[in-house]
Amino acid sequence: SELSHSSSILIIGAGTWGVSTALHLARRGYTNVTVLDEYPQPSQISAGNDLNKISSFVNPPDESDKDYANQIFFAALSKGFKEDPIFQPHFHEVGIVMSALSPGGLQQIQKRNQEGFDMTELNEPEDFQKTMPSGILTGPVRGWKGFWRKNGAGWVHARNALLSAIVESQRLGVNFNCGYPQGKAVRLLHRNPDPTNNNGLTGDVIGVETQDNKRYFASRVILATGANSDQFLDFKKQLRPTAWTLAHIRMSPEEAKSYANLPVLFNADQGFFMEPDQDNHELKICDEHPGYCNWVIGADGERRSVPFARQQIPIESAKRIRALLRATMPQLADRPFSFARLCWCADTVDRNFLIDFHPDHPSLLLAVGASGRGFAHIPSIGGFIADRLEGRMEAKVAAAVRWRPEQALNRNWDDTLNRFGGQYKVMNLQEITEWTNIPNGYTESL
Ligand code: FAD
Ligand code: FSA
Repeated sequence: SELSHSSSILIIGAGTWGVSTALHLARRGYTNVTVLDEYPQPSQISAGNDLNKISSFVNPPDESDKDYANQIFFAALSKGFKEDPIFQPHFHEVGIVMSALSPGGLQQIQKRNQEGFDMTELNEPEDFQKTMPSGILTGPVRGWKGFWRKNGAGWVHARNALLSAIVESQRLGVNFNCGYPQGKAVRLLHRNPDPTNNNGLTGDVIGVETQDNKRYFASRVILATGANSDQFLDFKKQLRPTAWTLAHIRMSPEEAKSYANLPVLFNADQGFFMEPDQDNHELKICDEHPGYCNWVIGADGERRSVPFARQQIPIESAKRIRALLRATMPQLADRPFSFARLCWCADTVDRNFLIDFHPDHPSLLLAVGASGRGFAHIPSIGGFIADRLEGRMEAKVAAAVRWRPEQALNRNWDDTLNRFGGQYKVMNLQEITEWTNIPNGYTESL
């Protein structure tokens, strides 16, 4: 049916992209938007439900830019964090120290569009130490090279930005149906399914069934379930659910103050951290690596990475986090972790997003494949998803984010996708036997 502002639109997943989409649709005047999520808001498994995320600005690209589509996305998020009152308060323009140890890591950090920003090269340990007040980077910072970008970059209070978008969407009339079992989508509903073809998963998508056996019908369905998306349909290997690891250290209020306003520190081989949040005085640290998959062999003999939620991390990852602290802030290296978790996202083959209608289900719009860099886009990605819904996404952008199974035909599941650190390979959670044992850490029953 033709799309109008009163069309029923169902968004599955109230994570980073689902919420951004809900907000943009509501702002455009859509009056019948419903969002489902299996967890109460903000979802504890959303990759965006996090203390902080890195974001940096770029200027609008020229038509001839080789990476035009991505630069368009980045230019839009830059505008959003500068101008949109829903997001602007959550962005902290503290700058970023980008660094690496390995030749590959160094090459990777140089690739970003940095024109027009205040940049300083960093070569010696003292150069790095001077990017923060004395007493913070007391570690050796040995062998690091990189640069300090003082403006147009920083961090977002991710959970607060997500909540801000949820509250504003609700104010504009979006209906959120979240929590278990009523918000958990279990399968897509099809019009005139043909039981002799593709297990009956044929015909257009007309809605979704939830865990409590209710059926939601809608004229358009937008799938925004992040790393869990490939349980709903065959993505033809276009998505690889992959997990990264994070831990928190709780500081005293005074300590948190003395670590305030630090630039983000990112090392492509070792990991990264940002200043502690000033409400709960928690410092988040990530070790950098090509990711963990949870490989299981399907009935077809193919490998599949199946996400599961766990608020613990492998001991080897905890050790890497402590190694990063010893290199940078050894005074914190032996503190207990107050929290840790696996954080799942889904990588496409080329790490471009996947925002397109499904070729066999014309009312199903896919908004997936955030590829481990989708949070920064929270102010703006929903606008692009809404453009696609309305059939007016710019052609060059639509081409980059199209349904593209041909790209995944011979997919190398072990591709590190220009990531470094850890064991310099994609790791397998099936092989992990030792996990942290942080009190009260939630583990999904498997
Ligand atoms: P999510 O935000 O994960 O949302 C998916 C939602 O779907 C969840 O709310 C979930 O509850 C819901 N859901 C799942 N299954 C169902 C179901 N069956 N029914 C109903 N609901 C369901 N990006 C950056 O830009 N900058 C960074 O610094 C950065 N750091 C990161 C650090 C880590 C450790 C990780 C893991 C990722 C990081 N990212 C970063 C990537 C970014 O977080 C993700 O790309 C982005 O949040 C993905 O958004 P999404 O909406 O696709 O998925
Ligand atoms: O600058 C960035 O976009 C950092 S994204 C942070 C991160 O943890 C990656 O370092 C990691 O490789 C993965 O993509 C998840 O997100």
